Amino acid sequence: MDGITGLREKYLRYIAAAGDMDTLENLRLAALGKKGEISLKMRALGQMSAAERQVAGPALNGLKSEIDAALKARRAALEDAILEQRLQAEWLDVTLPARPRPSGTIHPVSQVMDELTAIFADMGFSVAEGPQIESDWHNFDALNIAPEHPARQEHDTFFMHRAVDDNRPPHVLRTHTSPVQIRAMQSQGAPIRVIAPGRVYRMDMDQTHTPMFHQVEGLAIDRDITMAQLKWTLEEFCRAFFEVDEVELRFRASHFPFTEPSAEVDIRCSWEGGQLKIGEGTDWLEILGSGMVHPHVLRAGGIDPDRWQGFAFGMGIDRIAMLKYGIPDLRAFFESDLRWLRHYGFASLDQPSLAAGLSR
Ligand code: 2NM
Repeated sequence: MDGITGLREKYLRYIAAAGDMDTLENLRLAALGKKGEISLKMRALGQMSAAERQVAGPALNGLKSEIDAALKARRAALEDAILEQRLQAEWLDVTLPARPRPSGTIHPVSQVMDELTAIFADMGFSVAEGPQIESDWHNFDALNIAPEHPARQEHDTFFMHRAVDDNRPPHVLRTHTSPVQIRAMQSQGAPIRVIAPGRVYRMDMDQTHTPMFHQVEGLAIDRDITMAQLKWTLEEFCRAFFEVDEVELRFRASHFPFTEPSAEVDIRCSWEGGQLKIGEGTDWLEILGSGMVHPHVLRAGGIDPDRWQGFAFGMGIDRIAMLKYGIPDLRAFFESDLRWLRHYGFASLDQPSLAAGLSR
């Protein structure tokens, strides 16, 4: 049929030469759009005789399919070329260092808490937690601290405010983490081995005291626990924590309401040129309090003192952090001074583990 061959050649040539999507789209409209050349020819089929139509119809349909296929193939080829061009032009160096962004540091108190948790966990102690606002029963009575005991007086303890008609039992900001041990005894029973690290509060503020500080207490109850095991446990802890081969501890008889007998524990050290060395020398440094848990305390924890016994100890985390990392001023711990935190803080990936630096 007239013109079909010409149209085919023309469009196939143009399509093959089309260099971009716009050109290709214009070609599609010119050929197959509403007023496109091929579309108009197909519309003209209606005016033909049946005989003419029988020849022209299939020829035009064939042309339409052929042009359509050529357009699609060219479009795919152009898309490939565009992608190839982007792949050549756009690239990313994944080995470049990441953009710097502000990163915080681990506070020495948190670092030391993680360290001592790892050490005691290695000895079979798990971590117990409890509320920082405690009933005065958990904080005092259960620990064999009598109502007239000086530690209970207003000038040491922060009491929670109560309205005159409030009949709830008095509550305090815990003055030690011992109430956590009471709760642990009540919920887990004996035998038990736990440490309780955390914040404690006392109304005290000077060079060496802050109204909030950190404490860790330990508790081990079994059928036949003795002070010998207390001494070994504390020695092992000190060797691992201070990262020295040998330590020497000295037990001095003392008194706490919650333990009997009680001992304050000193560690052998030297101070030379303002530099503290643990484990050698002629000086002694008091680092913790300890003793055998008082029968009244065991009973308050729901444990029968005729069948079970054990040791407990407590120490200041802020203080041992200062000793280990040579931090001179306690009050700076809680001032949130970014320069101080950057200086004394630890990288977040500097995770304490018994394999990394805490070895014996
Ligand atoms: C200390 C000294 C001695 C202690 C006692 C208990 C409890 F709850 F188990 F009875 N926990 N910690 C304790 C004993 C704490 O701190 C200087």
